[in-house]
Amino acid sequence: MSLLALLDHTLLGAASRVALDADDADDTTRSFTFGELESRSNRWAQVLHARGIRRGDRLAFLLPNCVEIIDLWLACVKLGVIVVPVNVLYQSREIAHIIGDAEPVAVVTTAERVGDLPTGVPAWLVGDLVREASALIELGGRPSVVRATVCDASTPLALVYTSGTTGASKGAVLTHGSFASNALMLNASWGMQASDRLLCTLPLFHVHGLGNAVHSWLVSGCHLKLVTRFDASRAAAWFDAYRPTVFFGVPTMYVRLLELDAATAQRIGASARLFVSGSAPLPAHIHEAFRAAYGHVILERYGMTETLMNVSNPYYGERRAGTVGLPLPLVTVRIVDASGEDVADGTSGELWVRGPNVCAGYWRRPDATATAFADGWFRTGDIGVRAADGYITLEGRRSELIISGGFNIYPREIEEVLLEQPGIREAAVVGVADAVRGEVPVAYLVSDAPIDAERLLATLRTQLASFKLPRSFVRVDALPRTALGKVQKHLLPTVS
Ligand code: MCA
Ligand code: AMP
Repeated sequence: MSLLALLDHTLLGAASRVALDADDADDTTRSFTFGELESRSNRWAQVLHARGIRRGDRLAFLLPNCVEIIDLWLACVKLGVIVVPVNVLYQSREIAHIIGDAEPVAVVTTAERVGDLPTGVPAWLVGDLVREASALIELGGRPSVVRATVCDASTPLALVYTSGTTGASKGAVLTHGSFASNALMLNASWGMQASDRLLCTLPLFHVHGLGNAVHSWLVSGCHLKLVTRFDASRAAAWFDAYRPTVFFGVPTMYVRLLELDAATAQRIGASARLFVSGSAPLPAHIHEAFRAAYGHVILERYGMTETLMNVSNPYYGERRAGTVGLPLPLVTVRIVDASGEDVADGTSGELWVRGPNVCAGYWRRPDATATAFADGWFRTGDIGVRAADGYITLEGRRSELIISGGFNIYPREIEEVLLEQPGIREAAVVGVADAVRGEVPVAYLVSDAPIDAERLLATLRTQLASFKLPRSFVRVDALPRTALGKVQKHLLPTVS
């Protein structure tokens, strides 16, 4: 399977079709045909090659959503280069971990973010790359640096960082085959067509935006509207002006859309055909409220950074609230007990998945890769149950992962930063329910002195992405522990 061959049906086959409206930070919108994207990415490939980037090298980007991420991505698909997306909300400490681990040749970014990069790694300013690409003379057809590269399904295409239970994130090695198979499955299952109009407010540094939105668009040849980031106060204007037929969102975005007035909701619903939710559980009452206000039954699906998408409610047929539906066509799902034996329908167990979408393992972490796979099955760590008719319901996670607004938070990482602060002797971070974000982190601290929450927060803000900042700090005399010393987080006092 070749991702580029799949994309060529659109990039070359539908060259004259208008492909993309991309908003810039200054709110101007630029439009591109698929042919223009093809030509831009050929030029980017030449520029990257001229700067010394070769197949198998890593190239990171730290950018808000913009057309240049598409240019960079397509150029790397063509060159066999491995892309390392970095969350724009990350602070230098979080960025340093990823850069240190992935060892990219360079980080493509903007002038404002150069100071956040670790010393030693070259920052390539996106504006410089754009100028170099524009200066190239278009020869027509693919340049030789592209024609010389042949990638197959197993060629690595992206290292997407995701945390394990240790707190330090690991790079999931996603291949050309992962992205190609994921797009084929989604487009077949969700009826994506060239006539669709897809609104993408998701960040492109995560696989929800990069894997699902970008590749559903490129493979179906539909039209994409890309905005720099989701903003609830602008959502109605975007929907009204663009009239998307399809929207992919995290539950927090649906909570925000429910804040719009009834007439706006009806108008948006009338021109859409599909709303998809994923990355975190969609509460049943949001599902119901959305149906009432927008006239659409949200289609909920389940995926992971390591696997892209695994399970989805059907486009035709029942989209059952509270469930994630049925395995996607190329994915096999097992639900197993602690010894790896399949459990009966109706019994909870861990979901194990297998399919061409699953990553090749973790970057330079043979131990973590070995733990994550069992006989070729990827152990998701998610606990779920299958009904007799095949619908799968997720019930929880094996790890302590907190998901806030669709962003993942590993308590351990926040605990480690807290323990570096003077006077804090012990720290335990847990997720508490939140109506808008799903969950938010709260920190329990054993400290020598009373906690100055404002000061502590100000310090944490320089080291952690905003979505990881604890909502509150609770001072306790001691953390509840087992006889072996493990913190029993479920015994911590509840906060409102
Ligand atoms: C949020 N913020 C951002 C962005 N998103 N800043 C820059 N770029 C962004 N893309 C910051 C805001 O500046 C603010 O920071 C804080 O986050 C909250 O923003 P607010 O406007 O209040 O947003 P909201 O209405 O609460 O909505 C939050 C959100 C955001 C926009 C929905 O949570 C989001 O974009 N989530 C998507 C995450 C995602 O793509 N996950 C997929 C992971 P401050 O507080 O400093 O002012 S992939 C995955 O999980 C698997 C594979 C799967 O199944 O998909
Ligand atoms: P990430 O590490 O960002 O890829 O997050 C993947 C995790 O998000 C999964 O392991 C699930 O725990 C969670 N997740 C994704 N989609 C859903 C969903 N529809 N419902 C519940 N949890 C979800």
